[in-house]
Amino acid sequence: MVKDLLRRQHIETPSWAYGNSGTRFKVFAQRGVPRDPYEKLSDAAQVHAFTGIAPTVALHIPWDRVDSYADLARHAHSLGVGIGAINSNVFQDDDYKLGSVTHPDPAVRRKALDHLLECVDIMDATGSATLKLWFSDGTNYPGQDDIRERQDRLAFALERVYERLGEGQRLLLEYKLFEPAFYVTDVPDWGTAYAHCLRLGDKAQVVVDTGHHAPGTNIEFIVAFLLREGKLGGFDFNSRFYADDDLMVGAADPFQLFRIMFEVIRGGGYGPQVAFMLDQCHNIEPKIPGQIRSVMNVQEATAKALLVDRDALAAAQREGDVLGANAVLMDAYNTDVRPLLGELRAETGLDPDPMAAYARSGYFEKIAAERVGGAQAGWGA
Ligand code: LRH
Ligand code: MN
Ligand code: MN
Repeated sequence: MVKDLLRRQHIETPSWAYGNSGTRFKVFAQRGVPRDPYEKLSDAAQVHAFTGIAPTVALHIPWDRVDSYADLARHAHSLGVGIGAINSNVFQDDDYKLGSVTHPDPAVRRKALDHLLECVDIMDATGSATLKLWFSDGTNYPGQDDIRERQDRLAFALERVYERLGEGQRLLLEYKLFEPAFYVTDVPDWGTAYAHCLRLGDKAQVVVDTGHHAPGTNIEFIVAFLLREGKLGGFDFNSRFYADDDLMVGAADPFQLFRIMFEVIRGGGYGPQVAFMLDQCHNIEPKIPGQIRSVMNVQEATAKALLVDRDALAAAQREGDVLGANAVLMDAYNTDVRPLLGELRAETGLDPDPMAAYARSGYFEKIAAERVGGAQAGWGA
């Protein structure tokens, strides 16, 4: 039963995780890094080949701009993967200094909206069902712009994008507490994202990036609440120690990841309706193994969450048995699920140890020899 559910898991890797990345202080170039979106897909296909549960890849536009998106999608399929969410980018253009869809100048707002609509065209061409929107919009100084009017401008743009969505397509709105704006951020929290999505309709949902909260925020509560309202669209998984660190998911706080996965399962969100996506950068560690490790971390947290004895938990909760209920949860968390996952992989023809199997495969040596001058992911430039 637990194995059947694990077999159905699907974790999406981001194209930008395979490119060079860094902080605003330095981008460290690595060997064998992809030179174009086609090569990023080849690397993502390796992650899927060794884990068996990463069959789609998110694109970021314009970082992944190509002449023909239909051709890129065909290339993906030929490698055994598909195109996942299309991520818009209205944060890396001089015009967006004061915002994109909330900019005071209508010409800039129009440009930003046109980009978002172009992303829906790309969904049509690639067969992607998900548009992921994150806005860097906000202000740095009190009085700089009208907070309320910016919300009106945001709502206007979201409505236009929503109207453009086709059958089977949806938009996910991502929030983030701060950065790059330091005073007001126009979509700073789940409540703001939720309110906009509620007005838009069923095809609009909130995406929770686990790195986008204030320290101490109870993310599993947000997950439980959004699921209850039918408004949890997915995750951008990563780890944070300080701010939006984009480290490997499950590295900083595997217990938090377990608690989140438990609420997903408890709330009926373990299925295709909630997208499990990674949003990470591997600045100092190798990228493909970094993604494999991340996928495995999510899988381990999921396995532990699936092992929670829900009947025993409910009984302890009904009886007000505080310690008993806590123990049920901790028993599952403290289970070593690695043997179970090794077995599961072996049953599906995979190597039980994806990290070692990838290291032995010779793929890294091949790309390191073939690819010279890998492209920057576009992030942290
Ligand atoms: C913003 C964000 C968003 C972007 C990505 C590169 O911090 O999380 O999802 O698209 O980083
Ligand atoms: Mn994100
Ligand atoms: Mn982020």
